[in-house]
Amino acid sequence: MNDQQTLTQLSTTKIGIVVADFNEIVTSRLLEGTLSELNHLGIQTKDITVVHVPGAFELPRAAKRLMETELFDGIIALGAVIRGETSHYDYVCAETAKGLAELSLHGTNPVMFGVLTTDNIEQALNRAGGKGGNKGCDCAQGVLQMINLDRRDFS
Ligand code: INI
Repeated sequence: MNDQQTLTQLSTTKIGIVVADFNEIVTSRLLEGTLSELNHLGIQTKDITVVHVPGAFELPRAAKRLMETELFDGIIALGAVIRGETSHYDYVCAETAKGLAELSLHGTNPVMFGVLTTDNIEQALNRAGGKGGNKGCDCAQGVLQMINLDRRDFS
């Protein structure tokens, strides 16, 4: 696949984004980073659909729902799970990761894991447009790489 083909295909590429509202101060920044990087890479806003869910735990179901429409070439899941006093954190992290991994492995399209799992809000903010970059931006680059892989002819 040459660069010209990649560019042509990008103009018909549709991306679904599922984003958790829990820890919205972080996830809104992840979303911002994702959208601006997708635009920067040539994906038009009209080809991007954003769906909000209450928390990270709900991301796998929303991602599955988008995948089942068969309208999207790739899906990005964004969330921020921040460790608290209880074991809730562990359950939310584990089930979110498991659900998204299963969907990515067995579903029809790539799913990016843009879910931050951190000990505190500062660490999360650092990775949502701070010193540690923006995980959403990484996911935007990653989903296009995975879509290109899906489209590659290995014969
Ligand atoms: N959801 C998150 O996205 N991040 C968290 O840090 C979090 N914590 O810590 O509880 C969280 N919980 C909510 C969860 O994702 C579900 O929305 C809720 O349990 C309802 O199913």
